[in-house]
Amino acid sequence: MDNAPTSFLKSLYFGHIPESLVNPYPRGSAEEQENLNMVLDAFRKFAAKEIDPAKIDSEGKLPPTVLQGLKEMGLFGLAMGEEYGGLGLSVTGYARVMQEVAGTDASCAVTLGAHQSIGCKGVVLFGNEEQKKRYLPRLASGEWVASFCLTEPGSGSDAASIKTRAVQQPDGSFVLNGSKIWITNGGMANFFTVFAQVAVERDGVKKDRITGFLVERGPGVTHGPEEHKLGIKGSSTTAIYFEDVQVPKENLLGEIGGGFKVAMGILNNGRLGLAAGSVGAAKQLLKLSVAHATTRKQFGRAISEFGLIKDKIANMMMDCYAAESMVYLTTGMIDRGLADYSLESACCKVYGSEMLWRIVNESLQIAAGLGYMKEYPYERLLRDARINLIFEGTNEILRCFITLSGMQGPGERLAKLSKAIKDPLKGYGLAVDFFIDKVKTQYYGGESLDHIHPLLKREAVLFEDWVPELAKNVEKTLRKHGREISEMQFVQKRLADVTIDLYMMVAVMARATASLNEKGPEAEREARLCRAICGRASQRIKRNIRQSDDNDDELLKSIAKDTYDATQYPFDIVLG
Ligand code: MYA
Repeated sequence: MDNAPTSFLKSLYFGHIPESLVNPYPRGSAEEQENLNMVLDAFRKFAAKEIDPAKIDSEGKLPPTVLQGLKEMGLFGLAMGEEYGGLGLSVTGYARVMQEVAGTDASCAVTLGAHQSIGCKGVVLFGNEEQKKRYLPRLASGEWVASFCLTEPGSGSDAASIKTRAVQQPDGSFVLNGSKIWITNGGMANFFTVFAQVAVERDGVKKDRITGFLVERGPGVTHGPEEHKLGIKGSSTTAIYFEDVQVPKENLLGEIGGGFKVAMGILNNGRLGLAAGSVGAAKQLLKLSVAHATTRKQFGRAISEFGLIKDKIANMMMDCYAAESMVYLTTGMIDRGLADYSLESACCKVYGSEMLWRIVNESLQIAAGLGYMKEYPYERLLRDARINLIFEGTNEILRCFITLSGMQGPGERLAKLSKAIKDPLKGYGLAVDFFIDKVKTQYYGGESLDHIHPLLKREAVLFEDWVPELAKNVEKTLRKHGREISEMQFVQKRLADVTIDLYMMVAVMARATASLNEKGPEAEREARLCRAICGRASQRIKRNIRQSDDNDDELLKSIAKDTYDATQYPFDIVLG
């Protein structure tokens, strides 16, 4: 078939279910687990003695002893190859350590994440051997700290609109000028992965194209003062200025003009670190909530016995299990060699950050009055958690990305088909392929999941039923709206939520299946979680699919317009 699937989620948009990508649920090697345990143990011991999250929050910086300790444990080079001085962990191993660190202190996690999830990731993923040898040893040891410089005052979600410019000199080197804002690690970084516009000539026409550079701190590189933030106060966030910075041609990252794809490739990877960190923080909150609920007494009983507290704890468990299953399904697929995980990592980032936000809110609610007080950790955890919905791509722009990127394949197939149909000789074969594929995937029951545990049969059937519905809905939307779909964000949001829910369903089913196969009845509680998660996800999918035909999008747009026209909330009550 043309447009062969390149990722699990992109395949679903065609109605295909490439089960072998997700089943069996990935598992690392026993050898790596041993290494990982050593890293986790060392970190836990260090954290118990040295990391005081309340102090870090109130002082607004990481003590030098903490930074030094993290470096000495190798935590600045977790997923860098051993040949460069890193610990050589897999993507899964890296995520698991980020989870642990974020479960201890968000500022530490953000510092480490900005350094290796995105700051050095360009060298690891796209650098040439000479660049790796030159930079990775210093970055892995933490001798140098790295930052990722994409965002600018006029360029946030619209990453392609950056203004920083690099001009190539006759000797091949570049001169870099521009300003970047909200750069994590900005105040202490010595190494920057920077994106800038470079004029590129194609077919005789000069056009600006984004290009990646590896920049060392040196003449012309300065940073602004530390920003005052709501949370993650111990992490450094500053502006970075580049003024006539000389960048040797050897420091080009990838090809001239290829920087947008490089930046996106780095972020696809980085978003998983954030999602894993969210799981770590959520687990910490669950522990706090269970401890509080089972000891706090009201009306002569522990509050854990009340239905509305059970409801919260059950929902927190479901949320955390779902996010964890999605994250480690994705990292496992990458470790198995899957190249295109852009949609999967965006789903993990969106769902992970939102589940943490729900959990921190509910956890604070369970702690009630105590939760609001500075002496307890909840308000700090709430402030720390809020940024995850914003950085590494806002959840809004990522929802748009998920749908538009998912639709790209089916859209191109339809465009080819409509062109081919005008040419009966060439078009016949293509049309026959299209209709056979459509009948197979969208009618006659569609494709199935054949390796889900029999105890989860009902959930597997729900998933199998929704995949053809997604594909039909995508095709219908594309036929009806064509390219206009790129402007239809209400539609994009609904389909992104369907995508996230489908990914969640398959992740928890594959994971619970692996546990049931391995542990038998002992894994029953995972099966219960899986049933509850899939039941809820299926209800949301049903609502979102139904709303593609029956919604109040236009009404909401008109309310927004009225408000913009009025410039504020225009009503007041009238007495008498
Ligand atoms: S770093 C800054 C983060 N910034 C962003 O994430 C920017 C968000 N914007 C975008 O991603 C893009 O601009 C969007 C596209 C998506 C809006 N993978 O025409 P296009 C391809 C692969 O759609 P645009 C920070 O926050 C696309 O297919 N390819 O482009 C630091 C197309 O290809 P082709 C992709 O409309 C935080 C081409 O690009 C992707 O301009 C510190 C053009 O696409 C993709 N993803 O915009 C964090 N996207 O031409 C520390 C697009 O071949 C973390 N393309 O068809 C620490 C964690 C700690 C946790 C703590 C927990 C408590």
